[in-house]
Amino acid sequence: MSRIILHVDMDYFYAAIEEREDLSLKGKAVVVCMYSNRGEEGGAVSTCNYTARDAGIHSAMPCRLAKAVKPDAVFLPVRKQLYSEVSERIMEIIRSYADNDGELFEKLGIDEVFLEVTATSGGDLDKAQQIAQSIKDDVKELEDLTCSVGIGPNKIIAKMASSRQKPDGITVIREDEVDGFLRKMPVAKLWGIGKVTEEKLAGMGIDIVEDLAGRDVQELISVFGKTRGTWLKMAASGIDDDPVKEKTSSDQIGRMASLTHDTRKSDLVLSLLDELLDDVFSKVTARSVSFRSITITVIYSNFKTVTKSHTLNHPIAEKAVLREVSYKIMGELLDSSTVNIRRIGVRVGNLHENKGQKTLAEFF
Ligand code: DCP
Ligand code: MG
Ligand code: MG
Repeated sequence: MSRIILHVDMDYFYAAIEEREDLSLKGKAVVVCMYSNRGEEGGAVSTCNYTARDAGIHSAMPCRLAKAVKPDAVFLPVRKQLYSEVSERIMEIIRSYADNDGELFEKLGIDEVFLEVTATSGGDLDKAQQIAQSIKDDVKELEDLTCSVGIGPNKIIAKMASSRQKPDGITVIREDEVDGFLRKMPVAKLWGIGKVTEEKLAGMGIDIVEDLAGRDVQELISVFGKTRGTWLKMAASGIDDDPVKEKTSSDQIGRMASLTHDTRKSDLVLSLLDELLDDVFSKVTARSVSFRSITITVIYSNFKTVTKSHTLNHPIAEKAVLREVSYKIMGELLDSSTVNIRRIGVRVGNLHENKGQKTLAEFF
């Protein structure tokens, strides 16, 4: 069965958060600026809302120029800390939809992510589209923000599809539509091709994707080397086997699972937590690592997602500590809400390799 990959990208992310935080901005052109040490005159546009885009403002444009283009726009300084916090909450919402208990999930930037839903959707694109709609509904309801989703058989196609209908869209590219989707595109639009490659390709008379797909792979290898040459040929042909894989996964070990039914009975929740702890801890032992952070995730029946972490003052690899901290956090989360719980997760992070020294666990 071919894969079904979703790429989710938030719409005008920083500016959308600013709009949400200050209702008086509604209807105005909003520009978020990254000011340099030369003060307000020296900065560049980080992003702007679609009203500002209609006036010709775009990311990376000097703020001075943006002001000249649209003097009545509202200019705001970036608030990175706020955007990161919102991003983390959104990522947890989206992660709850990824296959393998949230493992087939790959954050690509502060406002975008890949997730695989082949198993959850049963390989059915209509179901995948419903999943995309649920993600959009959750993000809208819980964070009051919109996003756009691309659905395709691999990461490259999903990534390029998500920008097709922005803002607030869902674009599905079926396997038999991939060729038509790519064929007439300028090569620079192919995700993974930058300025340097674009110019080299232009020098070879290659301007659109079908030109690239039609070239002999050996010719591409002779110019770009084996790895890159092969990649160019494959990507232009719509082929991409790259797995959805969290880049930071080597620094985290986690598991998520659904309760047999939505509940907030602590014995049921803790017994599932025990199963997850067993699993996570056996992976910790197998990898011979210690951890410093412990994170519990709870997804309520209304899809609200809460995560809470605890950082230890030094790395350890003791199951008793993991269990104690996890129970404490879960107890707090159970006390702080009256809503039933749908799914829970536990994750350890900030991993350190156990070099030489034995962990307590090995003596038992
Ligand atoms: N960003 C930035 N500088 C850039 C590009 C982006 O600081 N040159 C920041 C601000 C954006 C965020 O990263 O809000 C996400 O980048 P996107 O490319 O996804 O752009 P937006 O989300 O703002 O808009 P779109 O609706 O086109 O996705
Ligand atoms: Mg975006
Ligand atoms: Mg983005």
